Amino acid sequence: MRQVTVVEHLLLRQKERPLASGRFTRLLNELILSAKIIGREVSRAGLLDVLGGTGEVNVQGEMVQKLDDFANRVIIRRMERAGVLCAMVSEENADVIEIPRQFPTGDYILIFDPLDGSANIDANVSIGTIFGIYRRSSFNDESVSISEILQKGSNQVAAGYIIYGSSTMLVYTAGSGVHGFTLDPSVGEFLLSHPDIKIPEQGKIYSVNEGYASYWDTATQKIVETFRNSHASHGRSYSLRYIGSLVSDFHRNLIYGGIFMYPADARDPKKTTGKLRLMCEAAPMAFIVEQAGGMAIDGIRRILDIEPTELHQRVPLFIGSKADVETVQKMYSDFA
Ligand code: AHM
Ligand code: MG
Repeated sequence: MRQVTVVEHLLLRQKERPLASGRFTRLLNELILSAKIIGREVSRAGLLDVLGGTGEVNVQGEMVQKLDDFANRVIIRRMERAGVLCAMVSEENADVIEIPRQFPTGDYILIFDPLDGSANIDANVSIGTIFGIYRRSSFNDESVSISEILQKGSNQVAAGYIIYGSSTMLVYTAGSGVHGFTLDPSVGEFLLSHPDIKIPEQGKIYSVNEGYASYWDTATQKIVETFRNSHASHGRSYSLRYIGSLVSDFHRNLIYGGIFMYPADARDPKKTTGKLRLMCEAAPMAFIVEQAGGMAIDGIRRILDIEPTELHQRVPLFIGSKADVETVQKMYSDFA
């Protein structure tokens, strides 16, 4: 069987999608190379002095892991030189990352979480890189304004993740389906292994950190209880699966069907949000899940419709199989 690389796949679709210009291919190529470099380091993590924290605390108030920092630097270094971006936003950087003046620019904006789930690194649990790609509204030589960056997720031209797991995989969408590529280490290429992924309409898995149940409001407690007691309420039972690594939990549910939930909880001073970030985490995953036939909401609203007001804004997230996410939406609106 002839095996298709990710770039070949993109070029094959070039006719269908004007988006797949040379610039977009270049952007994706650079990201892929970054992912290979990060994947190499992740796979040797126990052998190198890369486990543990750097001793710093990031913009989110979390301990920065050495591999987080490495992944962030690899992506910034490669992507700023690619000549296709006007700005980047990383989960690890408080402010917008501008492209240094000596490098050419383009009109794409890259938003990314360099190594999500990094609290799991030392235990050899699968982690991932998440990205969303936008275009600035005007193409000019002036530096990009914050309002051009704070775009709702539905404006994404592409989104994806790389999962560093039992194998390394790239899953991405450019708006015409979701495609998965597995890294073949013997040839160093991501090869098409999961064309046109569709998430099952209804799943059998719910994924949530139930350890936080006492911080949830009544509606959220009832919703999670509905999945837990599903054998009684719907005549079918769900399994609880929670890794605590969004890319891994999401990827498993994408393949098997299910719902991932990170609700608002009382640890947030306003009690209105959870841990996950709208731009770096929720919006790219929401674009992917919708392209795969699923759904993503903050409880009530579609994630892709939310206009960000801050770069690192957090959002409650319910994402996965359509029927399961609709159950959540209906229960929240009944409680409202
Ligand atoms: P990170 O971006 O600091 O790695 O945090 C995000 C991760 C997600 O991968 C995961 O879904 C979540 O944190 C788990 O959080 P918790 O440990 O609170 O359940
Ligand atoms: Mg993260």
